[in-house]
Amino acid sequence: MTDPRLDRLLARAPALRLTIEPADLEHYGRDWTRRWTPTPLAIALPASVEEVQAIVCWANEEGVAVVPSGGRTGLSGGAVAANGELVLSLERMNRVLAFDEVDRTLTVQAGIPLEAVHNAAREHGLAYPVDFAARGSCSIGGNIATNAGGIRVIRYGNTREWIAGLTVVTGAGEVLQLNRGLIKNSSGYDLRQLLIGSEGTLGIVVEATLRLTDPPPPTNVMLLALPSFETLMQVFAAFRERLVLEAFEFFTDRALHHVLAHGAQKPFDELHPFYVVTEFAIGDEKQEAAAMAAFEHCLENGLVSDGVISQSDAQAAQLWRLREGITESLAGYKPYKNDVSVRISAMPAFLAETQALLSREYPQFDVVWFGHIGDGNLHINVLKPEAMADGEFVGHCEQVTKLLADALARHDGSISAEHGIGLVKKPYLIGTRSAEEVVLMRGIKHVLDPNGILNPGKLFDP
Ligand code: 2HG
Ligand code: ZN
Repeated sequence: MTDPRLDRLLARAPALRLTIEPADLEHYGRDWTRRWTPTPLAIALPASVEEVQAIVCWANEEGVAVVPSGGRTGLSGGAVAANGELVLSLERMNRVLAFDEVDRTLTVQAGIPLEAVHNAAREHGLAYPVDFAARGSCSIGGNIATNAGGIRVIRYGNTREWIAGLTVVTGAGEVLQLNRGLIKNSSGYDLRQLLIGSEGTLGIVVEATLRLTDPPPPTNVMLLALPSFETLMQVFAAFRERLVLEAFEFFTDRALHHVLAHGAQKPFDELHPFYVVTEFAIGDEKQEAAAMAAFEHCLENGLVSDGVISQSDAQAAQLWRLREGITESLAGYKPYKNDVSVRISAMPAFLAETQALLSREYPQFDVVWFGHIGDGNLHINVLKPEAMADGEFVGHCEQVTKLLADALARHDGSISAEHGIGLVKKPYLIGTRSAEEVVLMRGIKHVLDPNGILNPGKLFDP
């Protein structure tokens, strides 16, 4: 190695896989944000908890910053290494370690992809219910670091709900076993929950014990066409009242336009301004009748203008593709992303205000709305006009995000519902969290990571 610091790392952990190949630096140094030029010092791919611990101890001694890295599907820059950091990829620590039939838990290494967790749970006749489109590429460690949400939060909650235990290496290099799979544990501060959503700033998640549940019931998927934004929350209320919802997602005509251009199949002959994909249990005739009743109620009251219900698994997948394919269909436009939330009760007022704000501030931009409306979570993707320079585009969007952050503060909302703060949302953290809270967060960071080597500059500045 050309850098003596890396030689000293290898002296500590001789079997550690370490690379400084330019293609690896580029690949592992960025996430899906694509806004920063990756410039990591090197990429470490440890194969054991001991190697992770050795890296952290070395980093403390050398004063080198470490960026923990999972599948790097993040959208907030949380896994970006643009400052000479060492990227610590958990990619090789991707095994299932144990299944416990009595506890109904699966213990895994942090680098395992979410989809592999789903498959492992299914093999044991159970389910890990957190799910979203990046399932094939994201890792459970990254899900935990951002408290990932996704399309089934409405029914099963966020990642946080499903973590029964964690093994972490703190910024000081201690290995902690947190909660050890217990259901009940009233013995002081829950450091496991503190680590969940901490974006790699307090400790590196190396192993996790996941709670599993019964497999989902048979479901149907319905696609609804809506005449206006105003009816959206009323449609939600009508369906939630009558059915056990597994998902309730919305998107606009602009989102549909892009997924269709990307190869999805047109659902209706006519175009409509708004759409909802909803999935619900249909165990018996009563539930099927309830689904029809919800749809008819909405149709009779002018809340929806059309609808289609899946007749097969293939058709259900086709309908889901209209929603799940959105992010990929927009990627080529270098979108500027907002991922905001308010309480569901505040949603109608917030939606009206945001709609007015965005049409005023982005008059000639293609603005694509979609998201987990049943959780009060809205994704707004602003597409970069081809002729506009990257910097000018981001600068403009950042100004608008300030206004959006003010609106969120007025409605007691959050600037990041499920993607994390990372680098992208850092300027807007105040507003969602009070100044006092951020001071306390810094203090907590100092306790767990006294030399500030873990993901510095993410979430807040040192
Ligand atoms: C989704 O809900 C993801 O599809 C990605 O959270 C959202 O691309 C986005 O803005
Ligand atoms: Zn989402």
